Amino acid sequence: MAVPAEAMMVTTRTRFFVVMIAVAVCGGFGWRSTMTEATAAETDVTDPNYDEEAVRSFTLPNILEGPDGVAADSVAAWEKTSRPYQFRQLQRFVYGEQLPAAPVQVVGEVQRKEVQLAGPGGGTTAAVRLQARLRLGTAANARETEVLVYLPAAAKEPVPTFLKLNFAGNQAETADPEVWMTDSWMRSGDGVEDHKATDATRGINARRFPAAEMLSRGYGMATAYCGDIFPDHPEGRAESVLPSLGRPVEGELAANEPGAITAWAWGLSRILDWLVTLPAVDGEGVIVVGHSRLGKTALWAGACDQRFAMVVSNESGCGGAALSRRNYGETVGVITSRFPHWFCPSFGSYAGRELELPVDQHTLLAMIAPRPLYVASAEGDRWADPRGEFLSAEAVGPVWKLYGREGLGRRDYPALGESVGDFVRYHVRGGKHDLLLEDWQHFADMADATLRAEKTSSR
Ligand code: GTR
Repeated sequence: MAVPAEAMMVTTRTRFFVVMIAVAVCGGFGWRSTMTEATAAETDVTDPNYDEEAVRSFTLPNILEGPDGVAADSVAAWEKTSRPYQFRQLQRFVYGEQLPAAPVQVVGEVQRKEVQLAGPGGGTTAAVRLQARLRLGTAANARETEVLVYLPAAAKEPVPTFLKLNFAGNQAETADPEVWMTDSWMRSGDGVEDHKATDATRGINARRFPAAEMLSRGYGMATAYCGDIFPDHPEGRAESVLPSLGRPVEGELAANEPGAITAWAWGLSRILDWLVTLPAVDGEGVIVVGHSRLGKTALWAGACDQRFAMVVSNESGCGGAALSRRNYGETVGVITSRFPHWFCPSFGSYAGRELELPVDQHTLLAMIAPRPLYVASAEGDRWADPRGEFLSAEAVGPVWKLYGREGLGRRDYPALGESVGDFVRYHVRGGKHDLLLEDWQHFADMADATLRAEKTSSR
C-alpha cells in the first residue's frame, strides 16, 4: 500500500534527544520514522540501547485495524471488531490470557478510624482510614491482600479515588504508624530482611503516595502491595494468585500463559470490586495509577477492565507506554531476560525482532479510549525511553477522535514540567525515575478537567 509521506520535525531541548523523524501517515495511523538505520544483529539483544542514532526505521501497526485488515471508522466498528481484535493480540503476544473474575471477600472486619494526616504546608488533613484484608477468590488456595484507603473526612458525597499497587507494602507508603505491615515475600531493599519487610520500611515510599495532598483536593487514595498477588521473582508464580485460578506453575508454559503483570492487573480489578461497594467512594471514578513495572500493570488493568474511569502510567517504559520498536533504553530482550515472569512467553520471542511484533505499546494505550489517559515520564529516566512514551501517546489520538475527543494532538516534545494534551495527556518531569507530588498534581488536574467536569455538567 502506498504511504503518503508527510515530514515532521521533532525538536527537543536536550542534546540527547536531538533527532529528526519523518512521519508517514497511513489512514491517520501508519507511522514511519526514518532515522539512521542500524541492524539489530549488530547488538546483543540483551544490551540496552541509549543511542538515538541506533533507533531503527519502523512503521507502527495500524491500531484501528480489525482481523480483516479493515480500519474502524466509527465507534461501533472499533468496539465490535477492532478493539476486541487488538485486545486479543495484546493477550497473545505480550501479556497472556486475561484471567476470569472471582468473588472477593472481606476477611474479618474492615478497620475504620478517623485520623489526621500531616498535610501540605505543615497543616493537617482530616481523613477516614480504612484497612481491609481481602480474599481474592473462593478457591482453597486463594491469596489475600490488604488494602489501605484514605478518604477525605469532610467529603459530602462519594469521592473519585486513586488506586495504585505499591512495591514495598502499605506501611512503606505512609508515615502513619498504625498501617498494617505486610508479611508477604519482598524483593531485597532498604529495611527488608530475609525477604520480609521490617519496621525500617515504614514511610520509605511516602513521597509516592501523597495522601494528604490528594485528599485536600477531594480525592480518595487506596493502595495494596503487589507481592500479595504475585511475589515479584521468576519463581513467584507458585505463590501467586495464578494456581487458585487454575493456571499451571510448572513445566513449559504456553506462549500465551499470563505472567505477573496480568496477575497484578487482575488483583487491581478485585480490589476495585470491593472499592465500588464503599458508599464513600465514587465507584465510577476510580483511577488506576502505577509507577514503573506497576505502571505497565496500571495500563493493562485499564485495558482489561473498563470500569477504571481513568488510567495513569508513570514512567512505565518497556512493556508499558514506550514503543518497543524504538529499541531505546530497556528493550524487549533486556526486560524478558531479567524479568521472564512479567509477560507471556511469546513476548520474549520478539527480542531483537521487535519490528515483527504484530502490536506495539500504542496498542495498549488505545485500549483506554475514550477514557482519560495520562502518560508521564522523567527526563533522567532514559531506561524508560521518555520519547518512546511520548510517541506512543501521540499515536493513539485517532481512537479518541472516533469518540469526538481530542487526545494528545500532534506536537513538539514538551518542555520539562509542562503538561500537554486533552483526553490523553503527557508530561516529562525533570529528575530521576520516581513518582513525585509534581506528577500527582498533574494527574489530579486531569481528573478535575475530565471526570469531575463531566460529573458537574451531567447534573
Ligand atoms: C526495572 C525494569 C523496568 C521498570 C523498573 C521498576 O528494573 O527494568 O522495566 O519496571 O524496574 O519497576 O522500577
